Amino acid sequence: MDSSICVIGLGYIGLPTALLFAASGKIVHGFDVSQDKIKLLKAGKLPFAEPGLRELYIKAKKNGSFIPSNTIASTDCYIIAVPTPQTNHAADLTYVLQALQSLIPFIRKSTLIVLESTISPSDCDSHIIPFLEKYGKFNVALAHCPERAIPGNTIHEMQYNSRVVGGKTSEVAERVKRLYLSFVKADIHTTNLITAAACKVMENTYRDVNIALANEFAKIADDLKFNVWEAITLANLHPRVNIHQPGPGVGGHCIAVDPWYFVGESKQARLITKARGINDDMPEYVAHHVSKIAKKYHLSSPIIGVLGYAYKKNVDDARETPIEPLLKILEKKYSCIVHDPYVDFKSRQSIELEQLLNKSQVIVLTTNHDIYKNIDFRNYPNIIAIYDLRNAVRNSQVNKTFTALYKLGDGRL
Ligand code: SAJ
Repeated sequence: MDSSICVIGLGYIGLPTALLFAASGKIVHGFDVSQDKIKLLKAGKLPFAEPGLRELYIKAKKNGSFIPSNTIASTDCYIIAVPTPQTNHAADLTYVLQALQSLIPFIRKSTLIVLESTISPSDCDSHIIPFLEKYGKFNVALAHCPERAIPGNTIHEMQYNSRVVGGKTSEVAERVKRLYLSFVKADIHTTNLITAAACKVMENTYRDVNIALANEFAKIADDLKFNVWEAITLANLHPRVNIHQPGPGVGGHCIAVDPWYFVGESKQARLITKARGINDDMPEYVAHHVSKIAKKYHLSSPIIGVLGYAYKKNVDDARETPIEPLLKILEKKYSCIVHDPYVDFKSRQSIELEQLLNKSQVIVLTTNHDIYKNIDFRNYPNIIAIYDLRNAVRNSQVNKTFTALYKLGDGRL
């Protein structure tokens, strides 16, 4: 059973999933609405880079087990991995419902539909099952198996992270578990639909609330005059404590987004709402402290050099990056210049690192890309102060006679 699969949506999650199944011996039809993407795949090219993806593709191609197409194939099993952007504190199901609509002619009594896209906890019961029933599809074997892999390490995490599968019935969940065990090498836990969705949203909410707590500790540290980085390191030595790191706010398409799904569905989500607000306010807090630095050193119109634009270190991803709102606030008062070696800037101009270091009076280190560890700030005496939001700059990189080094939450501003 389930020897052939059709994966709907060949993006960052759908394509690696399809290829992992294909490399494990299943016949996999890969469907995407984009004609360009299918053309690329048929020509042996990949639409995006991800470590290990090419090797998988070559293996699947050798087996003849991956068939990309712009038409949907008739199979026993469909896996949906289409985008669910957040709108008004809910997952926008437009693409999921479009995918389901196109599956209607293919759904038979035993057809399995697995939804991998992130959704609000109640979406299966409130929207997806009623949608299928509207078309007379009452006995669909529906499951939700939320993806939990991190970009940059997707292929590894898809195989080695444990997974949670929610089924409309326990038999459906067991069927999905058997299917995914063809490539997953970790535990697969079965549950119902709402618990699986809630679990994914809880994981990302846990990180968001924890980061908000770290950010609040940083502000308290500034207030009470202690160093938050040292205090967190020491507190985390306790065996039951794991405080995250403060920073300029939370970016990316998951952690800053998923907590809203609880807020949208339940009035009880008060702490979560507050935490979102604390993280979203960090650019304002940082900008206020940049002004404090300018005032302290009597800099009436300093050039602010911003190091890093991606939402986290060593990635090219700038979706929801908190550096954009930070720049918008800073630019109201100062001239700002930005450098990021990875990001493909579309609406902003970036500058060479050397140029930025030569021109700036104040440096704000926003994203702790590894390459910034090699900067020798001692070679740039024009830099009056550095404001390090990630605790990434080492004392040995700075000549304190010419350049003051401040850190977010170090209690010195
Ligand atoms: N951040 C902090 N302080 C920290 C940790 C992170 O300020 O201590 C900030 C980062 O700078 C970044 C943001 O939070 O702006 C999120 O970064 P991240 O690396 O924590 O997470 P994502 O969004 O890249 O990936 C997450 C992962 N989820 C969890 O770790 C629970 C990943 O496993 C999920 O697959 C992904 O979300 C998703 O798709 O949901």
